Amino acid sequence: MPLFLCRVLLPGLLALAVGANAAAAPKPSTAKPRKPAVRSDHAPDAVTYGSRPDVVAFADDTALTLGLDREQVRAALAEARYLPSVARLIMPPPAGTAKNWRAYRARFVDAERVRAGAAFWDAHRRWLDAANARYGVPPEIVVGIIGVETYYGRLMGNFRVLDALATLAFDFPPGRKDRSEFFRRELQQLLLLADRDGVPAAAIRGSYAGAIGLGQFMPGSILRFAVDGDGDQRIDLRDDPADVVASIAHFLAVHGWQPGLPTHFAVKPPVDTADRATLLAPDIVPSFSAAQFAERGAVLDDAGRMHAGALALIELQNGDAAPSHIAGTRNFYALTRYNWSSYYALAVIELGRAVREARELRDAREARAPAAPGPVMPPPAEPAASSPR
Ligand SMILES: [Ca+2]
Repeated sequence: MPLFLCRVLLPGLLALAVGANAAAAPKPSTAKPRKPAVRSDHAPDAVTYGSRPDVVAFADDTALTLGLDREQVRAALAEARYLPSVARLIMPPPAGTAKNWRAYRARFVDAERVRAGAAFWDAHRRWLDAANARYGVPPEIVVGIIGVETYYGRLMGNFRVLDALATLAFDFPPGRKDRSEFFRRELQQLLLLADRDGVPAAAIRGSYAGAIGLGQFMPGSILRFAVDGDGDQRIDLRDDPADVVASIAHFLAVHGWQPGLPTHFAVKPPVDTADRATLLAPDIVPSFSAAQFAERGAVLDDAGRMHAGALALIELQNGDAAPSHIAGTRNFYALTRYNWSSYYALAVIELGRAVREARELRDAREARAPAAPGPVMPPPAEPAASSPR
């Protein structure tokens, strides 16, 4: 890539590009010279972090704080590369993009993903049942999470997590709220994780944001919440579904999941705008009793009116159409600890339910016709009433 192009595309990194390349001796590229419209992650002048003073200081501080070997940490970080695609992917959607629950839901709850979820449930039922017995988290919730996160392993991400986290830790792109502190901590956790497991940090693969495996755990979450589901003395969240299932259920249990508690109830929000604003103010945090909902004019379904715990009025935008509302319990809130979004949590719940219903329908058919050749997976039951299909 010509230097001027580098200057245009990477303001502030030019000095770094020259300096770092001279010292870190990037691997020679065999790519044919061309002028890409967007800077490639594999450009021959890829920026490595080895000689940048702030990175070396970070390495030394990390080694001291976490009790790691200084030279090993320096060597690991010297392999980290700036990834332009990571800096692009971390950016929020363009301004003016309205939130749309029905469109979001349609991305995750469709016939093919439901079929893949049923296959995952069939293949790993033993571990799903074991996690339910141990942590009280139903299989459909774990199956919903893995389906939304990675499509049952189809979309786990193939970035070097070291590169992704270094890019977001040391060169967080301007234009959105700076989260580089978060990614610096996760980079440190990655180095700890690599040290614990005895693997090079550069060998660990994941998403552009550094999330790893079927359930997309960040390195810090792996260290704090991952558990060994099958007792083989190893924790592998990429290739061992037993560990993935147990770790997801453990994460939810630690974050307040209560066995047997529904995630949400149907609710009609208050007509009065002031009452509605009062109930919406705490956002996803369950803050009101069923009686307080009623006092403010919110109409819960029968089960919701009987609910003894706190509730949150959750509003999901539907673009220009009227928003959807649910009354979230503490279990809905626990799901948002996994990914801080009510849209995410409800997509997990509705995908998991659609998978469960598809399996139940199949099992009922097979029970009625035991001699039929099969098993054949039926099309999934039409899920919730808000389905855009
Ligand atoms: Ca294991």
